[in-house]
Amino acid sequence: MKIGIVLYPTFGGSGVVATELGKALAKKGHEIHFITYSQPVRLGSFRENIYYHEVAISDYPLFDHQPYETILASKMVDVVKYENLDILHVHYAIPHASAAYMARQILASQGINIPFVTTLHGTDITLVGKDPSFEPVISFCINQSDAVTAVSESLKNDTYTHFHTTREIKVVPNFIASNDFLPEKSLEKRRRYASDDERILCHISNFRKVKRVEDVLMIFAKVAEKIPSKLIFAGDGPERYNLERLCREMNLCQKVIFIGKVSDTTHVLELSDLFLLPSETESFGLAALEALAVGVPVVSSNTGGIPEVNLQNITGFLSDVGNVDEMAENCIKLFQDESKFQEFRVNALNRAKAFSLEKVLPMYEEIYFSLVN
Ligand code: GMT
Repeated sequence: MKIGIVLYPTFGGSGVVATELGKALAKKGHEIHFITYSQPVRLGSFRENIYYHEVAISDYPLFDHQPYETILASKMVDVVKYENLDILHVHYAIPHASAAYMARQILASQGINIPFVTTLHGTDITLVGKDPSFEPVISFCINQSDAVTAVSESLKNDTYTHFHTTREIKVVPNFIASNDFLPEKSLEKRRRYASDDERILCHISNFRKVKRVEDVLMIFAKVAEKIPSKLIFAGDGPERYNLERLCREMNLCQKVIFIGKVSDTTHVLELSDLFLLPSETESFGLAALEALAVGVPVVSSNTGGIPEVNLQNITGFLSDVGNVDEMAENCIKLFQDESKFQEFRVNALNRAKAFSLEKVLPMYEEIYFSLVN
């Protein structure tokens, strides 16, 4: 099948999922055409069956804001028509679903019928999408999509709550290449960040407000009072400046490492003992799944789709948003009980298998085939 995938090419979870999905589908023999404004971060080097179409945004002086949605829709029309695509799969509703709708209408007027699948990822529904200025367009696009998927039950329910839609939304969870064994911790690499008697806690995100990165620091400060430890922050975003300032004020600079954006988070996670995800809201929490997949337990908030991934007292601990005291106590409890810690590591590895590529990929293929046939 020839599939067009429209995505955000950045470090956000939706872009990561869309890119990994395209790579996996290409490996299975499908022809994948990525359509976006810059090379997706996780795309990597040349791969068979993968094509990348850049949406070039020209800087015309009349516009204060370039009309990305229109340029994207035109690009979609072009790629569908000249690459003979069978289906479009758009990740993140805004503005990808409305651009896909426009492209589908234009193509229909030329006698070309192309279905499109919309995958809702989270903030398109729970934050940005709830903004009344987007609501009519998102409701319309959800209703007009040939199929709609959401990455968790929680997101599916949020969509029904916030938008005027009664249409079927299928839950297709995020996925991961799961591992059969716990990875060997490379002491040599680890020693660059911490000494052997120290634990490494880690947080990876885009440092937006919703991630509550200050809570990460508060949790760590409390843990570090009791347990020799280091904290690695990977990623970057709007809250980083404040966070670094807070770190200095709290005199924690010697213990906190900011490594910035990394394209393959596995390397950081493999060095880590615990992953912290105290988000305000999270439709799924792909970063938590990535941690579990390498046997790293997760201490998180119990919001949105996180409880569908991180299991209380099995793969980690969950607390109410903002309850940094309890989250810190849970980290300490786990570090002080080595056998429980090792049990959680194995549980984490096994939990990630529920979200393996082998299980999730056919769910998307089934949707594509049902629409194309
Ligand atoms: O995490 C982010 O803020 C980025 C955002 C995105 O759309 O790229 O992530 C959302 O989609 C991910 C992939 O489906 C989910 O794992 C994240 O939980 C979700 N983020 C939020 O809901 C805040």
